[in-house]
Amino acid sequence: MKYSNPVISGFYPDPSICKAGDSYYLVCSSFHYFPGVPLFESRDLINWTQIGYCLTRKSQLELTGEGASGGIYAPTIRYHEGRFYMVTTNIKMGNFYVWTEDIYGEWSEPVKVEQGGIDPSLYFEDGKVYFMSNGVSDDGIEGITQCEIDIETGRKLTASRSIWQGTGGRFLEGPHLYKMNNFYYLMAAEGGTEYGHMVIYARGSSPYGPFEGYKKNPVLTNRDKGGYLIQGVGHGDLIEDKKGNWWMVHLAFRQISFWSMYHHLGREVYMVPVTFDREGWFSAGVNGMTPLSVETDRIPEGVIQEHRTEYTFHNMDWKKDWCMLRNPVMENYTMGDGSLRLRGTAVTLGKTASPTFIGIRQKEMKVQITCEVTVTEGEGGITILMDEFHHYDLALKKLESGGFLLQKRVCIGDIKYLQESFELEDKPALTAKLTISGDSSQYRFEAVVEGKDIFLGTNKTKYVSTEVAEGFTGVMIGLYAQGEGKACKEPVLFENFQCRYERCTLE
Ligand code: 6LW
Repeated sequence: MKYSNPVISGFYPDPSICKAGDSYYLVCSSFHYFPGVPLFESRDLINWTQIGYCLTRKSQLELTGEGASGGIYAPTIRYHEGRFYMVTTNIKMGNFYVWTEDIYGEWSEPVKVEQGGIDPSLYFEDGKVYFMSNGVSDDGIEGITQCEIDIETGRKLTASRSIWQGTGGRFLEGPHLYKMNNFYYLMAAEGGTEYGHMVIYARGSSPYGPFEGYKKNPVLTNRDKGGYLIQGVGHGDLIEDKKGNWWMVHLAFRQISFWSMYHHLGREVYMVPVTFDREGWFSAGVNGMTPLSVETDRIPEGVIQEHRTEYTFHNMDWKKDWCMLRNPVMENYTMGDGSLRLRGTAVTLGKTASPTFIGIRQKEMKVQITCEVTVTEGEGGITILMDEFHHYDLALKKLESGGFLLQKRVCIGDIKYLQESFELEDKPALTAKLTISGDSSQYRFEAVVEGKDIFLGTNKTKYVSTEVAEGFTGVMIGLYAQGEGKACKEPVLFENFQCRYERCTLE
């Protein structure tokens, strides 16, 4: 059969995977979004459903004042003796883990680990728990660092020692340790999470090394491979399937075209087969690369990869699919059955506080988003949000002096521009049907107000790409409300939300 990459599309970087019973579980980074650390489940590795988030309470996820791409970095998920552990970094607070015995339930309060660096990972063996991250060891050596911890308290039981220096590429990170065929394999990412990204590994006969690098490192990369739309291949985690085959999930991104070195959907989740040779070294992908589609006989006959194309208020779950910015003020949100009410405050989308905003990741370049927005006070609309400095907003706004404005605003770094503004008649409440259609190169903004079609221009996807905005996130489709310098009493009503995708088939 053939499956296509990404296996989870949209901004879900730094995937980590584990198996428990019949199912696989996968987590990703979430930065300044709340709840934190999206959690997915799959039975077959190619169809993934988000079942929730690991960090759902402010006591686990303090994001006050956190700028875009701060907050929660690469997590690792592991299952050991009936417990799931998720270990990650909150950039201002350091490394910690949470655990649960019920994957559908709540996770514990954070348990801190006093080892620096980012991208923490856990390895369990014979009653010992090894804690890896990148960073600097207690004796000042940079590289992959490891200590043993007491898993009940997070207390360090040994010094943090440096166990591997990688192959010399920049930003050695994302370490994971495994035992396979009597060897310990230490896998990591190098080259930075941009176009030079790659996966490398080494192996040894003890969990703390010494490790001997794989001679053909990088084991997986798409760097320097012309014609490949998929770039930034790196930061992987390994999993053995139910039949004993090994796979790697990893992050990568899709350029907006072969010739345009921009990507706006963020880093997504890809999967490739892993194959061992007779000496027990493994290779990954198709000739060491990740393609858009993978031909394989490892996925059982009859398993079909579904590509969900339609998302509405009715077929999504507020708790599983949506997320907010930083620590939201929940009294400003009323999530109904088929409708949403958002009460605006003085906090606008450009602030590093928590504006009234709720969003989903844009998952494919070809998209059509529609929503009916009814405003009685303040402003409400849809935003194509890369971060607080890069977004396109389509909004209906009630003026205090009476009347309404239908506006399209552009914010690209220091360039803030009111591209279109239409005056509309005064009345107590006005409804606009807002539509944003996107393809790989641009978004098109339209509205229908009282039977009249209004066109609000187009804008390029590349200005909300990572190459322009920087950072680690991807575009969110956000519904938001805001007041003009003050909190509103009346909420904005959102109805008939629909987001439709067409999967990109360029190859
Ligand atoms: C992640 C690290 C990285 O923790 O980006 O460049 C960080 N690589 O592995 C955020 O995704």
